[in-house]
Amino acid sequence: GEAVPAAQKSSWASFLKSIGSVSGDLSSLTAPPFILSPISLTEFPAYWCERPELFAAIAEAQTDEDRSIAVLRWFISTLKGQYTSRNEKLGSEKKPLNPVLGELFYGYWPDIDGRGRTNLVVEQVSHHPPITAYYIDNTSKGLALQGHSAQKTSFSGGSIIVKQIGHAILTVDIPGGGKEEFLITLPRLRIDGLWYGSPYIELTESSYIQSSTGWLSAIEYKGKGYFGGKSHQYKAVLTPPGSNNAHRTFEGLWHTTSKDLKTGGIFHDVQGPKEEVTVALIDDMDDWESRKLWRYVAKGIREGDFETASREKSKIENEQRQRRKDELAAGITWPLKHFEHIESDPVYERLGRLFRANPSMEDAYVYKGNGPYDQPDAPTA
Ligand code: 0T9
Repeated sequence: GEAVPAAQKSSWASFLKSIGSVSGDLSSLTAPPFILSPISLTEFPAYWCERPELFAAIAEAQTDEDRSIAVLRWFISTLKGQYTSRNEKLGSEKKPLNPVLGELFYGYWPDIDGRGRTNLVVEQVSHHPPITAYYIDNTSKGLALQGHSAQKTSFSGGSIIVKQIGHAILTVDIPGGGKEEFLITLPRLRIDGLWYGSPYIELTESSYIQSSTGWLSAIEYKGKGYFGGKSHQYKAVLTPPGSNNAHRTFEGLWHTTSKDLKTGGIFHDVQGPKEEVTVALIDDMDDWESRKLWRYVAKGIREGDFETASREKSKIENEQRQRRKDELAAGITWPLKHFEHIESDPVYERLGRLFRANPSMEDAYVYKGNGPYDQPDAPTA
């Protein structure tokens, strides 16, 4: 393939072979340098809020129907960032840094034009298998998103198939009191273009957004070769409480624009710029914060100095191994900092029942409310 440097062809070939044989978790496979990303998976939850004004707009909706539509618009508008931004920034999908247990990522989007400040707290709550928990809130708008993310991977027809494990719960304070909850499930991914060394993601099958009011958005994803042959197609059908009849339909390309089929108008448009999360200066960060923890590895990858990158990566991994050994010997386990694990999420169970979610139960990581932005002296602007 063209994207694979001549000197890395055989290592790419053996990497692809190992993908075929290792099923479940690819995160710890050693990949050739050209495909390494300097960004840790703990940074990925920031994709949920790179259009903070669309998140904030959920709070402005006045009816249950409009609130479900605002949530759908925000959700669809995150997909471009979640699934195509590495191609735009790094040239192709790349292998993210595999977070260590306890790794943290903190950030925020400032309050501009009355949209309120949005805060992000991320913690790697498991290393093997990798599980990332996150909490995003805009307290001035009464919005909070809590979720976790893991993956099960398999290899089929030359592509990697990624089943996303985990879900997110969005809680919205509604006008006049009370809370509305939304259960958000996640689509399946297919990673294509591997043979040529230029991987990219296509979304497949369906995902759902179930509101506690009963409104449900069922989102279907298709790629090239379906409904007219374009990449990144979706169609979302909104149904009212207790009904299977489509009430509203939205259709188009999730990485550009889509239409509201009722009005014929634009439903979402993500062709304009998005807003990256703001983080502290590295020197002001906690040692467990992702960009500080991985800084020499990331520098090596960015500058093409893979010897330094791999030496620094080994340092981190050896330190982790030693930590796990010490914990075992002392009969203790690593304590989570910002989240508490629960075996079954009651909101998932309650809302999942409404659309027969599969599985019918999932675990969750409940935010403890103790992030850096929840402290009394935290910046508010
Ligand atoms: C949650 C997202 C997730 C994480 C990534 C599969 C993947 C790790 C998980 C699902 C985010 O909200 C959305 C986007 C991209 C997903 C990643 C794409 C990817 O390739 C990796 C896996 C683990 C690999 O690194 C596979 C090997 C690599 C050489 C292919 C590029």
